[in-house]
Amino acid sequence: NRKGFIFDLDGVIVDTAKYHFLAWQNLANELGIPFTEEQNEQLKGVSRVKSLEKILEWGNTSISEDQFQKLMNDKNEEYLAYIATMDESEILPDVPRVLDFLCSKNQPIALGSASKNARIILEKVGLYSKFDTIVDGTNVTKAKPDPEVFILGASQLGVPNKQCIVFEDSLAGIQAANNAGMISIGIGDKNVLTEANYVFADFTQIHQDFINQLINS
Ligand code: G16
Ligand code: MG
Repeated sequence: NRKGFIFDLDGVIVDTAKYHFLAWQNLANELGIPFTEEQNEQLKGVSRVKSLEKILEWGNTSISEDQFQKLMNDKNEEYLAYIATMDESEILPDVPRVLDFLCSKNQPIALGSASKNARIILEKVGLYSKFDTIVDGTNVTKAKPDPEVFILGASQLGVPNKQCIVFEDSLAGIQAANNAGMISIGIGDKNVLTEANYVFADFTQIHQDFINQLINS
């Protein structure tokens, strides 16, 4: 049996949300816009452009297109400086165990992330070679909950959508997986990820017999 296993990046493989938070917070501060952890939650899985649009909206602030581009660049430069410090210690618990188990079962593995920095992050934490294909913010135009990112991942793996399983930490990502006709597995809070087919707090809760069931279903 050959399924397609598709992993989101931020919140599933690594916690880069904390770095996005620091960088967006600095930017918001400079604009005089209050920015909280709760607001940062709403930026999870959301593209860079959409994130800045939301922050400006929260602050009732409008700026020129040039300034918008500059702020996005500044934010990304700061974010990249944080990323540069990452190593394998930042991989979330039991992610390598699950990836290696899937690999031992000859299951194809894809990354499906909104981030334009996905490749560099995977390299920094030493997981790049575990993925058969990587689809990220440089490959897609439509944001989750649009299923584009996962559909492209499935087609690059050569696996039909219905045979794919998606691991996601954001509701928009779960909806994207569902919209693609895939099995959705939420990583996080089941009261938030209400539309997922299954929810686990983290990968330590995902055991081999469950993965075998997915492979053989
Ligand atoms: C990630 C984060 C989002 C971030 C987006 C774009 O998505 O969850 O907060 O805004 O990527 O990131 P970048 O600015 O690096 O292009 P995902 O899909 O991996 O959860
Ligand atoms: Mg995510």
